[in-house]
Amino acid sequence: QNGVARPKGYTVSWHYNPSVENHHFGQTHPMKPWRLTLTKSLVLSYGMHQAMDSYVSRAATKEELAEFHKDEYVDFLSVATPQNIYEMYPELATGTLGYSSHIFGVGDDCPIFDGLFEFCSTYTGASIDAARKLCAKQSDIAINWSGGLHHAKKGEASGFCYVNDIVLAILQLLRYHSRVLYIDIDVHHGDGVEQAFWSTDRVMCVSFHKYDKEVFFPGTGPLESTGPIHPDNPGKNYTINVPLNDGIDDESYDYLFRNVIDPAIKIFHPTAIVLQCGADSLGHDRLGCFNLNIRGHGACVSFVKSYGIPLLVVGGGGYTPRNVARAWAHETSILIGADRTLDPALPEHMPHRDAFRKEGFTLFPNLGGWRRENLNSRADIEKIIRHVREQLAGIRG
Ligand code: V1S
Ligand code: CA
Ligand code: ZN
Repeated sequence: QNGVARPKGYTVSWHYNPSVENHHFGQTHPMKPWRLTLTKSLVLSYGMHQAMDSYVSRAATKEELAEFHKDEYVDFLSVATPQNIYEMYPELATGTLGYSSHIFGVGDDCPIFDGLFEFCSTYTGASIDAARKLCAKQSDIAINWSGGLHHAKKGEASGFCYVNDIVLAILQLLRYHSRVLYIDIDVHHGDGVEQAFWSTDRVMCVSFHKYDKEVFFPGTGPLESTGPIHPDNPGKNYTINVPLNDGIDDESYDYLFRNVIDPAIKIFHPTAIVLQCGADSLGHDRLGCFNLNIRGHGACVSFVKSYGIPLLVVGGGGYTPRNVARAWAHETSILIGADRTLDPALPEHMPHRDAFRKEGFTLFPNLGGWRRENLNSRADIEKIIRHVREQLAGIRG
Protein backbone atom coordinates (compact mmCIF):
# COMPACT_ATOMS: atom_id res chain seq x y z
CA GLN A 1 0.00 0.00 0.00
CA ASN A 2 1.10 3.55 -0.77
CA GLY A 3 2.09 5.87 2.06
CA VAL A 4 1.57 9.62 2.31
CA ALA A 5 3.43 11.84 4.79
CA ARG A 6 1.52 13.93 7.34
CA PRO A 7 1.30 17.59 6.40
CA LYS A 8 3.91 19.70 8.15
CA GLY A 9 2.65 22.47 10.40
CA TYR A 10 -1.08 21.84 10.14
CA THR A 11 -3.63 19.15 10.99
CA VAL A 12 -6.26 17.69 8.69
CA SER A 13 -9.16 15.61 10.03
CA TRP A 14 -11.42 13.30 8.02
CA HIS A 15 -14.92 12.74 9.42
CA TYR A 16 -16.82 9.80 8.02
CA ASN A 17 -19.14 6.98 8.99
CA PRO A 18 -19.38 4.23 6.35
CA SER A 19 -22.98 3.52 7.39
CA VAL A 20 -24.06 6.30 4.97
CA GLU A 21 -23.13 3.92 2.15
CA ASN A 22 -25.94 1.54 3.12
CA HIS A 23 -28.76 3.90 2.19
CA HIS A 24 -30.46 4.12 -1.16
CA PHE A 25 -32.73 6.83 -2.55
CA GLY A 26 -34.18 4.45 -5.17
CA GLN A 27 -33.09 2.75 -8.37
CA THR A 28 -33.80 5.61 -10.77
CA HIS A 29 -32.76 8.36 -8.35
CA PRO A 30 -29.48 10.09 -9.37
CA MET A 31 -28.14 10.45 -5.80
CA LYS A 32 -25.97 7.36 -5.26
CA PRO A 33 -24.17 6.85 -1.91
CA TRP A 34 -21.93 4.49 -3.93
CA ARG A 35 -19.91 7.60 -4.87
CA LEU A 36 -18.87 7.74 -1.19
CA THR A 37 -17.76 4.10 -1.27
CA LEU A 38 -15.59 4.88 -4.31
CA THR A 39 -14.18 8.04 -2.70
CA LYS A 40 -13.23 6.12 0.43
CA SER A 41 -11.66 3.40 -1.70
CA LEU A 42 -9.39 5.93 -3.46
CA VAL A 43 -8.49 7.80 -0.26
CA LEU A 44 -7.52 4.57 1.52
CA SER A 45 -5.77 2.94 -1.46
CA TYR A 46 -3.57 5.98 -1.99
CA GLY A 47 -2.76 5.84 1.73
CA MET A 48 -4.05 9.36 2.30
CA HIS A 49 -5.71 8.43 5.62
CA GLN A 50 -2.20 8.19 7.09
CA ALA A 51 -1.84 11.94 6.64
CA MET A 52 -5.08 12.78 8.45
CA ASP A 53 -6.73 12.24 11.83
CA SER A 54 -9.62 9.92 10.95
CA TYR A 55 -12.82 9.98 13.01
CA VAL A 56 -15.79 7.66 12.70
CA SER A 57 -18.49 10.26 13.14
CA ARG A 58 -21.52 9.77 15.36
CA ALA A 59 -25.10 10.49 14.46
CA ALA A 60 -26.34 13.99 15.30
CA THR A 61 -29.08 14.03 17.94
CA LYS A 62 -32.61 15.35 17.37
CA GLU A 63 -31.75 18.30 19.64
CA GLU A 64 -28.75 19.14 17.46
CA LEU A 65 -30.87 19.00 14.29
CA ALA A 66 -33.43 21.27 15.98
CA GLU A 67 -30.84 24.03 16.35
CA PHE A 68 -31.81 24.92 12.79
CA HIS A 69 -34.75 22.74 11.78
CA LYS A 70 -38.33 23.00 13.10
CA ASP A 71 -39.17 20.47 15.83
CA GLU A 72 -42.16 19.13 13.88
CA TYR A 73 -39.98 18.54 10.82
CA VAL A 74 -37.30 16.74 12.85
CA ASP A 75 -40.04 14.61 14.47
CA PHE A 76 -41.43 13.80 11.03
CA LEU A 77 -38.00 12.74 9.68
CA SER A 78 -37.39 10.60 12.75
CA VAL A 79 -40.57 8.54 12.33
CA ALA A 80 -41.37 8.48 8.59
CA THR A 81 -40.78 5.17 6.81
CA PRO A 82 -41.86 3.90 3.39
CA GLN A 83 -44.26 1.63 5.31
CA ASN A 84 -46.04 4.24 7.47
CA ILE A 85 -45.88 7.36 5.29
CA TYR A 86 -49.22 6.76 3.50
CA GLU A 87 -50.91 5.94 6.79
CA MET A 88 -49.60 9.17 8.34
CA TYR A 89 -50.46 11.27 5.30
CA PRO A 90 -53.18 9.56 3.23
CA GLU A 91 -53.19 12.55 0.86
CA LEU A 92 -49.71 11.49 -0.31
CA ALA A 93 -51.18 8.30 -1.70
CA THR A 94 -53.47 9.93 -4.25
CA GLY A 95 -50.80 10.63 -6.89
CA THR A 96 -49.85 8.15 -9.56
CA LEU A 97 -46.08 8.79 -9.40
CA GLY A 98 -45.29 7.98 -5.76
CA TYR A 99 -46.17 11.21 -3.99
CA SER A 100 -48.60 13.85 -5.11
CA SER A 101 -48.33 16.69 -2.61
CA HIS A 102 -45.54 18.41 -0.78
CA ILE A 103 -45.64 17.48 2.86
CA PHE A 104 -42.32 18.57 4.38
CA GLY A 105 -40.97 18.57 0.80
CA VAL A 106 -41.11 14.81 0.31
CA GLY A 107 -41.68 13.60 -3.23
CA ASP A 108 -39.73 12.24 -6.17
CA ASP A 109 -36.66 14.41 -5.43
CA CYS A 110 -36.74 13.64 -1.70
CA PRO A 111 -38.26 10.20 -1.22
CA ILE A 112 -38.83 8.51 2.13
CA PHE A 113 -36.53 5.48 2.10
CA ASP A 114 -35.58 2.89 4.70
CA GLY A 115 -33.08 4.29 7.20
CA LEU A 116 -33.64 7.91 6.07
CA PHE A 117 -33.22 9.37 9.58
CA GLU A 118 -30.05 7.39 10.25
CA PHE A 119 -28.67 8.61 6.93
CA CYS A 120 -29.49 12.27 7.68
CA SER A 121 -28.25 12.24 11.26
CA THR A 122 -25.04 10.46 10.23
CA TYR A 123 -23.95 12.83 7.46
CA THR A 124 -24.92 15.75 9.71
CA GLY A 125 -23.05 14.36 12.73
CA ALA A 126 -19.90 14.32 10.63
CA SER A 127 -20.24 18.01 9.66
CA ILE A 128 -20.97 19.07 13.24
CA ASP A 129 -18.01 17.01 14.55
CA ALA A 130 -15.79 18.55 11.87
CA ALA A 131 -16.86 22.09 12.84
CA ARG A 132 -16.20 21.34 16.52
CA LYS A 133 -12.68 20.10 15.72
CA LEU A 134 -12.00 23.44 14.04
CA CYS A 135 -13.47 25.37 17.00
CA ALA A 136 -11.29 23.41 19.43
CA LYS A 137 -8.26 24.16 17.20
CA GLN A 138 -7.59 20.42 17.05
CA SER A 139 -7.83 20.62 13.24
CA ASP A 140 -6.88 23.31 10.77
CA ILE A 141 -8.77 21.63 7.95
CA ALA A 142 -11.71 19.26 8.53
CA ILE A 143 -13.29 17.16 5.76
CA ASN A 144 -16.74 15.52 5.46
CA TRP A 145 -17.35 14.26 1.91
CA SER A 146 -20.76 12.86 2.92
CA GLY A 147 -22.09 16.33 3.81
CA GLY A 148 -22.82 19.44 1.79
CA LEU A 149 -26.58 19.06 1.40
CA HIS A 150 -27.22 22.72 0.76
CA HIS A 151 -30.91 22.84 -0.32
CA ALA A 152 -32.59 21.66 2.92
CA LYS A 153 -34.79 24.33 4.54
CA LYS A 154 -35.90 24.85 8.16
CA GLY A 155 -39.07 22.81 7.77
CA GLU A 156 -38.73 21.17 4.38
CA ALA A 157 -36.61 18.80 2.33
CA SER A 158 -35.56 19.98 -1.12
CA GLY A 159 -33.35 18.77 -3.97
CA PHE A 160 -32.14 15.49 -2.42
CA CYS A 161 -31.35 17.32 0.87
CA TYR A 162 -33.30 16.66 4.09
CA VAL A 163 -31.12 18.12 6.84
CA ASN A 164 -28.89 21.11 6.15
CA ASP A 165 -25.63 19.92 7.68
CA ILE A 166 -23.87 23.03 6.36
CA VAL A 167 -26.14 25.43 8.26
CA LEU A 168 -25.74 23.34 11.42
CA ALA A 169 -21.94 23.28 11.03
CA ILE A 170 -21.82 27.05 10.46
CA LEU A 171 -23.95 27.58 13.60
CA GLN A 172 -21.31 25.60 15.51
CA LEU A 173 -18.49 27.68 14.00
CA LEU A 174 -20.29 30.90 14.94
CA ARG A 175 -19.96 29.97 18.63
CA TYR A 176 -16.21 30.55 18.37
CA HIS A 177 -15.74 32.44 15.11
CA SER A 178 -16.93 35.97 14.48
CA ARG A 179 -17.19 35.71 10.66
CA VAL A 180 -17.70 32.64 8.46
CA LEU A 181 -17.32 32.66 4.67
CA TYR A 182 -19.39 30.01 2.87
CA ILE A 183 -18.30 29.10 -0.68
CA ASP A 184 -20.37 26.73 -2.84
CA ILE A 185 -19.02 25.30 -6.13
CA ASP A 186 -21.84 22.78 -6.65
CA VAL A 187 -23.49 23.39 -10.07
CA HIS A 188 -26.71 24.18 -8.19
CA HIS A 189 -27.46 27.33 -6.19
CA GLY A 190 -26.83 26.95 -2.44
CA ASP A 191 -30.29 28.30 -1.63
CA GLY A 192 -30.82 26.63 1.78
CA VAL A 193 -27.63 28.06 3.26
CA GLU A 194 -28.24 31.46 1.67
CA GLN A 195 -31.77 31.60 3.10
CA ALA A 196 -30.60 30.62 6.61
CA PHE A 197 -28.02 33.44 6.80
CA TRP A 198 -29.75 36.00 4.57
CA SER A 199 -30.10 38.61 7.32
CA THR A 200 -26.74 38.41 9.09
CA ASP A 201 -23.39 40.06 8.47
CA ARG A 202 -21.57 37.24 10.30
CA VAL A 203 -21.88 34.79 7.41
CA MET A 204 -21.07 35.69 3.81
CA CYS A 205 -22.52 33.18 1.33
CA VAL A 206 -20.98 32.88 -2.14
CA SER A 207 -22.48 30.42 -4.64
CA PHE A 208 -21.28 29.71 -8.20
CA HIS A 209 -24.01 27.94 -10.17
CA LYS A 210 -25.82 27.39 -13.43
CA TYR A 211 -28.73 29.85 -13.46
CA ASP A 212 -31.79 29.57 -15.62
CA LYS A 213 -34.82 30.69 -13.64
CA GLU A 214 -37.44 28.61 -15.42
CA VAL A 215 -35.43 25.54 -16.33
CA PHE A 216 -32.59 24.69 -13.95
CA PHE A 217 -33.12 23.63 -10.32
CA PRO A 218 -33.70 25.46 -7.96
CA GLY A 219 -34.18 28.54 -10.18
CA THR A 220 -32.78 31.03 -7.63
CA GLY A 221 -29.46 32.91 -7.36
CA PRO A 222 -29.37 35.76 -9.91
CA LEU A 223 -26.46 38.23 -9.74
CA GLU A 224 -28.73 40.91 -8.23
CA SER A 225 -29.73 38.74 -5.27
CA THR A 226 -27.28 40.12 -2.73
CA GLY A 227 -29.13 40.06 0.60
CA PRO A 228 -31.98 42.11 2.07
CA ILE A 229 -32.46 45.46 0.35
CA HIS A 230 -33.37 47.43 3.45
CA PRO A 231 -30.34 49.60 4.39
CA ASP A 232 -30.77 48.84 8.12
CA ASN A 233 -30.63 45.07 7.62
CA PRO A 234 -27.13 43.82 8.53
CA GLY A 235 -27.27 41.12 5.82
CA LYS A 236 -27.37 43.65 2.97
CA ASN A 237 -24.59 42.82 0.45
CA TYR A 238 -23.42 39.72 2.37
CA THR A 239 -24.78 37.30 -0.24
CA ILE A 240 -22.84 36.87 -3.48
CA ASN A 241 -24.41 35.01 -6.39
CA VAL A 242 -22.44 34.01 -9.47
CA PRO A 243 -24.95 32.82 -12.10
CA LEU A 244 -23.39 30.98 -15.04
CA ASN A 245 -24.36 29.50 -18.39
CA ASP A 246 -23.62 25.99 -19.70
CA GLY A 247 -20.15 24.78 -20.54
CA ILE A 248 -17.87 26.91 -18.34
CA ASP A 249 -14.31 25.60 -18.61
CA ASP A 250 -11.37 25.38 -16.19
CA GLU A 251 -9.70 28.59 -17.33
CA SER A 252 -12.77 30.85 -17.11
CA TYR A 253 -13.90 29.29 -13.83
CA ASP A 254 -10.47 29.71 -12.24
CA TYR A 255 -10.25 33.35 -13.35
CA LEU A 256 -13.75 34.09 -12.06
CA PHE A 257 -13.27 32.18 -8.80
CA ARG A 258 -10.08 34.03 -7.91
CA ASN A 259 -11.54 37.41 -8.81
CA VAL A 260 -14.61 36.85 -6.65
CA ILE A 261 -13.11 35.00 -3.68
CA ASP A 262 -9.97 37.12 -3.22
CA PRO A 263 -11.82 40.45 -2.76
CA ALA A 264 -14.48 38.70 -0.64
CA ILE A 265 -11.79 37.43 1.75
CA LYS A 266 -9.91 40.74 1.79
CA ILE A 267 -13.04 42.74 2.61
CA PHE A 268 -14.94 40.28 4.86
CA HIS A 269 -11.90 38.92 6.77
CA PRO A 270 -13.46 35.53 7.62
CA THR A 271 -12.11 33.74 10.68
CA ALA A 272 -13.34 30.39 9.26
CA ILE A 273 -14.31 29.18 5.77
CA VAL A 274 -16.76 26.45 4.74
CA LEU A 275 -16.22 25.13 1.19
CA GLN A 276 -18.97 23.03 -0.42
CA CYS A 277 -17.34 20.99 -3.20
CA GLY A 278 -20.35 19.65 -5.12
CA ALA A 279 -18.83 17.59 -7.94
CA ASP A 280 -21.77 18.02 -10.31
CA SER A 281 -19.90 21.05 -11.71
CA LEU A 282 -17.53 18.60 -13.46
CA GLY A 283 -17.88 17.83 -17.16
CA HIS A 284 -19.83 14.64 -17.97
CA ASP A 285 -21.96 14.91 -14.82
CA ARG A 286 -25.38 13.24 -15.20
CA LEU A 287 -27.25 16.35 -13.99
CA GLY A 288 -24.71 19.15 -14.44
CA CYS A 289 -23.86 21.20 -17.52
CA PHE A 290 -20.36 22.61 -16.89
CA ASN A 291 -17.08 21.46 -18.44
CA LEU A 292 -14.75 21.44 -15.44
CA ASN A 293 -11.96 18.89 -15.19
CA ILE A 294 -10.84 17.29 -11.93
CA ARG A 295 -7.88 19.72 -11.82
CA GLY A 296 -10.11 22.73 -12.57
CA HIS A 297 -12.47 21.80 -9.72
CA GLY A 298 -9.51 21.13 -7.42
CA ALA A 299 -7.95 24.51 -8.24
CA CYS A 300 -10.76 26.13 -6.20
CA VAL A 301 -9.80 24.00 -3.20
CA SER A 302 -6.08 24.88 -3.56
CA PHE A 303 -6.91 28.56 -3.84
CA VAL A 304 -9.10 28.60 -0.72
CA LYS A 305 -6.55 26.55 1.23
CA SER A 306 -3.78 28.99 0.31
CA TYR A 307 -5.25 31.64 2.68
CA GLY A 308 -4.47 29.42 5.70
CA ILE A 309 -7.83 30.18 7.37
CA PRO A 310 -9.53 27.34 9.38
CA LEU A 311 -11.39 25.38 6.73
CA LEU A 312 -14.33 22.97 6.72
CA VAL A 313 -14.65 21.08 3.43
CA VAL A 314 -17.87 19.22 2.59
CA GLY A 315 -19.11 17.29 -0.46
CA GLY A 316 -22.48 17.98 -2.07
CA GLY A 317 -23.91 16.95 -5.44
CA GLY A 318 -22.16 14.80 -8.02
CA TYR A 319 -23.97 12.27 -10.20
CA THR A 320 -21.32 10.42 -12.15
CA PRO A 321 -19.99 8.45 -9.16
CA ARG A 322 -16.52 7.57 -10.48
CA ASN A 323 -15.76 11.22 -11.28
CA VAL A 324 -17.09 12.40 -7.92
CA ALA A 325 -14.66 9.96 -6.30
CA ARG A 326 -11.79 11.17 -8.49
CA ALA A 327 -12.50 14.81 -7.62
CA TRP A 328 -12.83 14.30 -3.87
CA ALA A 329 -9.78 12.02 -3.71
CA HIS A 330 -7.73 14.62 -5.62
CA GLU A 331 -9.06 17.34 -3.32
CA THR A 332 -8.14 15.29 -0.26
CA SER A 333 -4.59 15.13 -1.66
CA ILE A 334 -4.57 18.92 -2.10
CA LEU A 335 -5.75 19.43 1.49
CA ILE A 336 -3.03 17.18 2.92
CA GLY A 337 -0.42 18.70 0.59
CA ALA A 338 0.17 15.48 -1.39
CA ASP A 339 -1.23 16.49 -4.79
CA ARG A 340 2.20 16.81 -6.39
CA THR A 341 3.32 13.38 -5.25
CA LEU A 342 0.19 11.29 -5.90
CA ASP A 343 0.48 8.96 -8.92
CA PRO A 344 -2.22 9.92 -11.49
CA ALA A 345 -2.45 6.22 -12.38
CA LEU A 346 -4.92 4.66 -9.94
CA PRO A 347 -3.48 2.14 -7.46
CA GLU A 348 -3.15 -1.36 -8.96
CA HIS A 349 -4.76 -2.96 -5.96
CA MET A 350 -7.87 -1.26 -4.69
CA PRO A 351 -11.49 -2.24 -4.03
CA HIS A 352 -13.86 -1.44 -6.93
CA ARG A 353 -11.03 -0.50 -9.31
CA ASP A 354 -13.10 -1.65 -12.25
CA ALA A 355 -15.54 1.25 -11.73
CA PHE A 356 -12.81 3.51 -13.20
CA ARG A 357 -12.16 1.38 -16.32
CA LYS A 358 -14.09 3.59 -18.78
CA GLU A 359 -11.55 6.45 -18.70
CA GLY A 360 -8.53 4.15 -18.32
CA PHE A 361 -7.76 4.06 -14.56
CA THR A 362 -6.44 7.61 -14.33
CA LEU A 363 -7.26 10.23 -11.68
CA PHE A 364 -7.42 12.89 -14.40
CA PRO A 365 -9.54 11.88 -17.40
CA ASN A 366 -10.45 14.55 -19.94
CA LEU A 367 -13.88 15.79 -18.87
CA GLY A 368 -13.75 19.20 -20.51
CA GLY A 369 -14.46 20.78 -23.81
CA TRP A 370 -15.69 18.53 -26.49
CA ARG A 371 -19.24 17.84 -25.34
CA ARG A 372 -20.56 21.29 -24.60
CA GLU A 373 -19.73 24.74 -25.90
CA ASN A 374 -18.73 27.36 -23.29
CA LEU A 375 -21.66 29.80 -23.37
CA ASN A 376 -20.00 32.14 -20.86
CA SER A 377 -18.33 34.95 -22.81
CA ARG A 378 -15.41 36.98 -21.49
CA ALA A 379 -17.83 39.93 -21.28
CA ASP A 380 -20.23 37.89 -19.10
CA ILE A 381 -17.39 36.97 -16.74
CA GLU A 382 -16.10 40.56 -16.51
CA LYS A 383 -19.64 41.81 -15.81
CA ILE A 384 -19.93 39.43 -12.84
CA ILE A 385 -16.54 40.50 -11.45
CA ARG A 386 -17.47 44.20 -11.76
CA HIS A 387 -20.82 43.61 -10.05
CA VAL A 388 -19.19 41.73 -7.15
CA ARG A 389 -16.56 44.49 -6.67
CA GLU A 390 -19.29 47.14 -6.56
CA GLN A 391 -21.30 45.05 -4.13
CA LEU A 392 -18.33 44.51 -1.81
CA ALA A 393 -17.59 48.25 -1.89
CA GLY A 394 -21.03 48.62 -0.24
CA ILE A 395 -19.79 46.60 2.73
CA ARG A 396 -16.74 48.70 3.46
CA GLY A 397 -18.75 51.87 4.07
N1 V1S B 1 -31.75 18.20 -12.68
C1 V1S B 1 -32.35 17.44 -12.08
C2 V1S B 1 -33.10 16.55 -11.32
N2 V1S B 1 -33.26 15.22 -11.55
C3 V1S B 1 -34.08 14.78 -10.57
C4 V1S B 1 -34.53 13.40 -10.38
C5 V1S B 1 -34.40 12.49 -11.42
C6 V1S B 1 -34.80 11.17 -11.20
C7 V1S B 1 -35.37 10.81 -10.00
F1 V1S B 1 -35.77 9.55 -9.78
C8 V1S B 1 -35.52 11.72 -8.97
C9 V1S B 1 -35.10 13.03 -9.17
N3 V1S B 1 -34.39 15.80 -9.77
C10 V1S B 1 -33.80 16.90 -10.21
C11 V1S B 1 -33.87 18.26 -9.59
C12 V1S B 1 -33.16 18.34 -8.25
C13 V1S B 1 -31.68 18.48 -8.34
C14 V1S B 1 -31.06 18.49 -6.93
C15 V1S B 1 -29.58 18.76 -6.91
C16 V1S B 1 -29.02 18.56 -5.52
C17 V1S B 1 -27.60 19.10 -5.29
O1 V1S B 1 -26.70 18.51 -6.18
O2 V1S B 1 -27.51 20.49 -5.49
C18 V1S B 1 -27.13 18.86 -3.84
C19 V1S B 1 -27.10 17.48 -3.38
N4 V1S B 1 -35.28 18.55 -9.38
C20 V1S B 1 -36.00 19.20 -10.29
O3 V1S B 1 -35.53 19.65 -11.32
C21 V1S B 1 -37.49 19.30 -9.96
C22 V1S B 1 -38.43 18.57 -10.69
C23 V1S B 1 -38.44 19.99 -10.79
C24 V1S B 1 -38.04 17.76 -11.90
C25 V1S B 1 -37.64 16.33 -11.51
N5 V1S B 1 -38.76 15.66 -10.81
C26 V1S B 1 -38.37 14.30 -10.47
C27 V1S B 1 -39.15 16.42 -9.61
C28 V1S B 1 -39.53 17.86 -9.96
CA1 CA C 1 -23.23 26.41 -6.15
ZN1 ZN D 1 -25.87 20.06 -7.19
